[in-house]
Amino acid sequence: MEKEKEKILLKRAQGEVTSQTPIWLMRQAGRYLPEYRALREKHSFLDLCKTPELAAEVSLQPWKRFQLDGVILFSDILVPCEGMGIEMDFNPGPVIRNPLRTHKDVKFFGQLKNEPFNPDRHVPYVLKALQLLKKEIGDQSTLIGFCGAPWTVACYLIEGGHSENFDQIRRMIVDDPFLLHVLLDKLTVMMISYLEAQIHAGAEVVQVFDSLTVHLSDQHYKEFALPYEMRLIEAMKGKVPVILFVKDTARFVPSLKSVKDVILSCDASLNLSDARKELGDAVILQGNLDPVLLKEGAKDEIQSRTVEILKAMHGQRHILNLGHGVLPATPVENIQWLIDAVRNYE
Ligand code: 1CP
Repeated sequence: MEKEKEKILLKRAQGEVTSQTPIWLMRQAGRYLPEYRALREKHSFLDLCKTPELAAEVSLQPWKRFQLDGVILFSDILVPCEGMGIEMDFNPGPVIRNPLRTHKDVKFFGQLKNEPFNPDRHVPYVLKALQLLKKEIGDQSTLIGFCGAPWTVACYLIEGGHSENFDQIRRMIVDDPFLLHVLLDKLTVMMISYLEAQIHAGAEVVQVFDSLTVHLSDQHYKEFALPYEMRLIEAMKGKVPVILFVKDTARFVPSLKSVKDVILSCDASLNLSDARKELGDAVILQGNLDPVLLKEGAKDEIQSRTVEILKAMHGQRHILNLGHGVLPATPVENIQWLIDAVRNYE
């Protein structure tokens, strides 16, 4: 079937009916694409993020190949913190040289030379990349901005990088929960102004990533993650649609019932029809093909699972995506099979 030309992702996100289901993929730009790997041979990951022309080029790579309905800014959830004096490398995940551990560390975080986070001054390259992207895609796709949720960003800042057990932040929960709340509050204020600047630069939908929630108990999720997600969502009200990705979604669905005005991006831990039953007909759901199935499945497995998801959602109030990011070893043709299944579905 011919792809609808208008901005079907934006329309669905605003609650409108469209005849096709929009599709975009978390981590759609990245290492599974040969054209990305070719650029990465010449530039570091941070150089790609901090050079607007390169960031825009990488964001457009998956769109040029697959005409996806969303183009997400190529960057990382920690880039605004890098702009604020957190020193980091990527290998391939973030490695932070000055993690936040003490009262003093937290006190000084969130301002650089006495100036609070100012996206125009501290991350101008992000805003320039979005402007370039908006010009390039015009009405042919929807431009997606993003940020990390305060909890997930705090995990990286406190642990200093990826962690198996999240010992440091768990210790802070026990020893000094107030200090953790101070940091989460600072991150919330920072991410609100970051998203507002992205919207001003052209983002039409924003996604908030709470990717490191697997180790949180339900009670700690309600204390340290959910209230800050809700503040971010509340602050975007009346601006652009917000998509919230929460890892381990099935476990948190009961808590998420209280969140209004949000599109919920679900991982593969639940059936979207069960989420629909729990959360009601009004909520727009995003997801949730298993990235492992996409990487390893045969063509008919990928396509029949995709059709199952579309059927369960009755082709409405739903945005097709994966349960988490595209895995680096995913064959490019598997992605085309997925997209064909969505576009051929009636
Ligand atoms: O070596 C390389 O080329 C870098 C690999 C890479 C890429 C392609 C990293 C390092 N980040 C990215 C891009 C990225 N990260 C995007 C781009 C837009 C897209 O196409 O989707 C986005 C939205 C992110 C956000 C991000 N970074 C998240 C949230 C999304 C998720 O996957 O849960 C997280 C958790 C990170 C941290 C991070 N950055 C990079 C890696 C490998 C990781 C994960 C590290 C870990 O395991 O903790």
